[in-house]
Amino acid sequence: MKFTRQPAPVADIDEDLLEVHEPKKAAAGVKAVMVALERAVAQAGVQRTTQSLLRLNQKGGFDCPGCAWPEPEGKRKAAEFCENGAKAVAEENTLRTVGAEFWAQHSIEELSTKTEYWLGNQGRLSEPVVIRPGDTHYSPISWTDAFDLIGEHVRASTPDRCVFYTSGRTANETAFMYQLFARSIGTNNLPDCSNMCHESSGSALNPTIGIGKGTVSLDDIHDAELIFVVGQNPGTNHPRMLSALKECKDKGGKVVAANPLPEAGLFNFRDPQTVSGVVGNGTPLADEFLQIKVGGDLALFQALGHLLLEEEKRNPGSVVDREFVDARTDGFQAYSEARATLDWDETERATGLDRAQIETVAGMLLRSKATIFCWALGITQQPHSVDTIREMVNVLLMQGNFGKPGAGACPVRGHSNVQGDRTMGIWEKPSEGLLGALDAEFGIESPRHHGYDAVETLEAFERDEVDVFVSMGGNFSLAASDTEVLEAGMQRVGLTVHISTKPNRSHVVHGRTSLILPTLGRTDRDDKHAGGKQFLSVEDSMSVVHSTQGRLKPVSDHLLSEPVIVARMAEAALGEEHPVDWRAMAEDYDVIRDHISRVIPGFEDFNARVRNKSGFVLPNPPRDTRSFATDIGRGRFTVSPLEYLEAPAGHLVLQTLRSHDQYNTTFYGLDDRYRGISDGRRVILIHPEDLQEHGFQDRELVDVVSVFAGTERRADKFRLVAYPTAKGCAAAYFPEANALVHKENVARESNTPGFKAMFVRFEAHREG
Ligand SMILES: Nc1nc2c(c(=O)[nH]1)N[C@H]1C(S)=C(S)[C@@H](COP(=O)(O)OP(=O)(O)OC[C@H]3O[C@@H](n4cnc5c(=O)[nH]c(N)nc54)[C@H](O)[C@@H]3O)O[C@H]1N2
Ligand SMILES: Nc1nc2c(c(=O)[nH]1)N[C@H]1C(S)=C(S)[C@@H](COP(=O)(O)OP(=O)(O)OC[C@H]3O[C@@H](n4cnc5c(=O)[nH]c(N)nc54)[C@H](O)[C@@H]3O)O[C@H]1N2
Ligand SMILES: [Mo]
Repeated sequence: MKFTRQPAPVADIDEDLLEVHEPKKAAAGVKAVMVALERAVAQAGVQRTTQSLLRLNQKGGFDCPGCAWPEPEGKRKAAEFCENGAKAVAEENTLRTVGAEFWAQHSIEELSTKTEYWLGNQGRLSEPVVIRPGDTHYSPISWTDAFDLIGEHVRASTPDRCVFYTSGRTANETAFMYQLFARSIGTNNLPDCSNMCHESSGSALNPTIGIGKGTVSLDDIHDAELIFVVGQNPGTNHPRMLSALKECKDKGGKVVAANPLPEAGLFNFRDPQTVSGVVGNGTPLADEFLQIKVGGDLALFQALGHLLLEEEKRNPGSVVDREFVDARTDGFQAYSEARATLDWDETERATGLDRAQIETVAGMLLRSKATIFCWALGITQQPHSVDTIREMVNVLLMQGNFGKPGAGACPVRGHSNVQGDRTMGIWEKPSEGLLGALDAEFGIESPRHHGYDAVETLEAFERDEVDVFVSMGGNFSLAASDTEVLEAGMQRVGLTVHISTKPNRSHVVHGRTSLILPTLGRTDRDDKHAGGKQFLSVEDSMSVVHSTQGRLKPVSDHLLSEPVIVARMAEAALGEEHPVDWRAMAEDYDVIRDHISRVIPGFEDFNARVRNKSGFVLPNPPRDTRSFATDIGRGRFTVSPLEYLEAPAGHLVLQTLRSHDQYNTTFYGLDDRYRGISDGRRVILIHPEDLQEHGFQDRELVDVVSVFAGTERRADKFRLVAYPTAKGCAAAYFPEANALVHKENVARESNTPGFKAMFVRFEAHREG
């Protein structure tokens, strides 16, 4: 293959189009709704748009494929969606299709030069296609032949040379069948997007509070006295969270935000559903904004813990919830000894914040009787992420902020069902409890040894140890780190299988043989079954499980649902004799749910409870009973040494993030409205003083070099844009900058790529 050395083209590099304006100071508002509707109508027409948006996030409707933020209980507004949710729906609802003609017209060589934006804009995949060694184009294949091909490749391989990736849009029922399929073959190679996302949260929370999930409900957000929003850009990525923060503020709560960037949604929310949001100034959100350095959060939470303990010394009993700490936790003594002293110079250096500012925020914590910490990827994608989250847990535990109204830990999840996928067993390190239950239910023998996570998968590609790579949704080639290394390895895999809704880069940098299998999306009707019309279910960021059912006519008659695709892959690979009745599950999803109810704790009576319009809430011991199901049966304080990111001389710290016009590797457009960037994505946001100190001009074209463990990675032709980011900390968009992330740059313990922890320098751009 010739194109492995080329950078993955994502958006056109037309530097003349780039426009830069002042960043915005408020998020949402009527403009957001207009943008959403325009986009939806352009893609899908008025009728499909009305049909779909009216059912979005309604009871009995379909779950928004945008993010995992929960739906409010009780009365929902007529339009329970946000600009970016509507864009996600429009993206799926498009009437354009990609079928035989498209693939005949465009060779793979041509497609490899196309941008991701272009690929995604071609429309919905409408029939299965294959490309074999020596072919220049994908061409149509029947479903039966496609499944036979998969069966042949799996049988010719050994279990651990097969890998089954999952993206977090996958519904519970599909995920359950898919992990059962992998384990029936004999492997735990089940990497997923969670490995690259909130894995650090799970790695920190499981041993400290006994559950790898958040402990708050939406009501808690409304009732909190104090909410921290750390390392998160809700205005773009979880817009409906802004309504919840507004409700908290309306009730007198306070908000603290910590972020290297002054993100619009952190400051002001203009609720398009209220008069003041339409004609007034909206609601101010953050009461305190900490413009923290990238990677400085561990230092911040150590300092906050220290200040709380100092106050406790001055006024015993005023800060620490002694009763809770004594009865329900372990390790407080060691923690308080470790935090008894603090090096303020180093804290200020690590965080970029003043002592006075940190003291102000500690004062807010002291006064609050109910505090919630919300966080997302600004916390999870750095070498010391797991330590940072454990440190946040320390501060919550100290004040007893678990299992009472308005308090708790809230990792704000990404993909709409990423949390549910893990609950269903999509995990390369499954518990014995899960495997034992699967074996008992199905009469199989699940493998006990761990499988590959996302980074280990890319390393296995590199070692030529993967024969079959199946991707349930997603776009692994652009989502994972070290793009060039990954793409080179992926092209040597024997068979890649992509179960997808839209064309993407992973289809283009495919294995030696490759299948693209088109599937139904969230909004599509799923009714071609012996058991009649089917629905699926998802779990949101707050452990609420509810049904989701699309109503739109699929764009093509050739689409199969994901459960049907898994069942037929399994039958082809495992043969008719296999003890699992795959066909019964594919014909009637109630059969899948019956199995789930016997295998996965918390899903008892699943079929009845999922038919309750608001769904049901999974058990959550810290929230329900202030108890912690850790190995010691108590919540655990931990002690971590101080760590932060210090770039070598001449280098800056680089984080990657999402623009307002993208959903991970899918692009709705090339603007980043709130940050004032238009028509360009290959940009580096950089502090004006850093520009000067490093000898560059605003808008200068540069090549970027990242350094890690004595090696370098390069990505060419980015435009520097002076921006009010924290000094020393630059930012670029995901996935343009993924080629810069060395595969070994990961968070300890969780193995999540260091997407927000690169050390980079710039060189004047050279052509060629
Ligand atoms: N519209 C839309 N919605 C989405 C997505 C999307 O792509 N588009 N993606 C979905 C997915 S899968 C996910 S996981 C979530 C992601 O949701 P976010 O985590 O909000 O996503 P990012 O764009 O990565 O933004 C990270 C934020 O953390 C800040 N940050 C970076 N480094 C640090 C640090 O060291 N400390 C602190 N305190 N802050 C830091 C950045 O400036 C940025 O504001 O969103 C989900 N929702
Ligand atoms: N540099 C950098 N890299 C990152 C991140 C970062 O912050 N910085 N974030 C990481 C995170 S948090 C995540 S979650 C990953 C995302 O990684 P992935 O989940 O792998 O990527 P997506 O871009 O969400 O996947 C988009 C593709 O999913 C397919 N698709 C969409 N809907 C459906 C559906 O209903 N069914 C099926 N079968 N397919 C569908 C479409 O074909 C589309 O092209 O990226 C990670 N990569
Ligand atoms: Mo994510």
